[in-house]
Amino acid sequence: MSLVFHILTLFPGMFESPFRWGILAKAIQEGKIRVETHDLREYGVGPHRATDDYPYGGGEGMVMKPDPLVAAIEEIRARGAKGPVILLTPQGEVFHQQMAKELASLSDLTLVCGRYEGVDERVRQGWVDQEVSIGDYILTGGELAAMVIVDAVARLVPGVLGNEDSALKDSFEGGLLKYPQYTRPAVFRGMRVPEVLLSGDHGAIARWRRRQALKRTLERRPDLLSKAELDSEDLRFLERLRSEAEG
Ligand code: 9D3
Repeated sequence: MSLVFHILTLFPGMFESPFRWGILAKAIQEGKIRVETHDLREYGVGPHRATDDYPYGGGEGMVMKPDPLVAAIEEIRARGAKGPVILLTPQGEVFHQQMAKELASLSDLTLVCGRYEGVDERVRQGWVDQEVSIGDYILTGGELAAMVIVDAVARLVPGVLGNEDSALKDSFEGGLLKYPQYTRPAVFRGMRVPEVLLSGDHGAIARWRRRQALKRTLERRPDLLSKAELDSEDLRFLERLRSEAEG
């Protein structure tokens, strides 16, 4: 079980550091994942190795030429890569955890990093399987988005997280935000750890954590509650919070 990320980019140097640390560095060392960058400049057109050109019809900015992108995609394919080609673009479907889970079971994943105003539409039509954005904010290109996707997908590849449950646990917590966490000392600059956590009463601790998670989620991400796994006690507690908020 291993996954190779093929990354097409004009800036391969951007990928040098992010995967050299922590869990991903270990996963690469152990052969569980590989991150291969492909410099689009090497596939550029003409003596200047052009990778962009003016937009037909006029307008602002430059467009990525189709020939370098398709040459790179075809070379990766010819060398045996099987999985989908994903284009990082502000026009894509917004990346989410379920997408990460699905991608983690593949053997190869090709990520195309856009630059300039975007890529020639014919590349999307003929060579791209999926278009993905990482959220509603403007980046300077697809590289950082590709790194986010590698990070989120790689940790779900079997064997990458030491503790196999950790990956599952994210969804096991029922789609709620995490409860507040504390470690020693019990009093820090006059601020005490909640008494219940020191009580040794595991039932009371579990109930407190559940309620804190529900409260936080209601306050910060109420959109998550409609998909969360809630039992009747959770629903009663949320009703209480909502009625308290009304005053
Ligand atoms: C100011 C330029 N914009 C005109 C409406 C278009 C635009 C083109 C290219 C905006 C950003 C970019 C570069 N961004 C990405 O390639 C990108 C991205 C992003 O900006 N946000 C979230 N996810 C992604 S994935 C790729």
